Amino acid sequence: MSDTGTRLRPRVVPKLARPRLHKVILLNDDFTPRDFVVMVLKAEFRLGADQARRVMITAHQKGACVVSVYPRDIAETKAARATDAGRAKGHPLTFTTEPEE
Ligand code: TYC
Repeated sequence: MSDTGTRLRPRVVPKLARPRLHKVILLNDDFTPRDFVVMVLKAEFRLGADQARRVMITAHQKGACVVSVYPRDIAETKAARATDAGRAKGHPLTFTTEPEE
């Protein structure tokens, strides 16, 4: 049989790294009212009342608390919106993001 020049070779399919999720982190401060923090957690992150209060208390006692994890653009958008909601009412409430390990 003649050589057709179509030698079969295993197809190389590069493994794509799964994009890392990013944590949204709530930071404590001395001024934002507790009920306002809970309200923002419920509205922006869709936490239930009990979970929102637990997250708020953890941040209050430990200095920070992970709220949730999302793809990077969603985490950054939610953190900015939640921080802005506090600024709009004159509160220093701050949410940050960082990649998961
Ligand atoms: N520490 C605030 C207070 O005592 C309440 C608070 C809790 C603020 C958690 C921010 O992420 C926070 N009024």
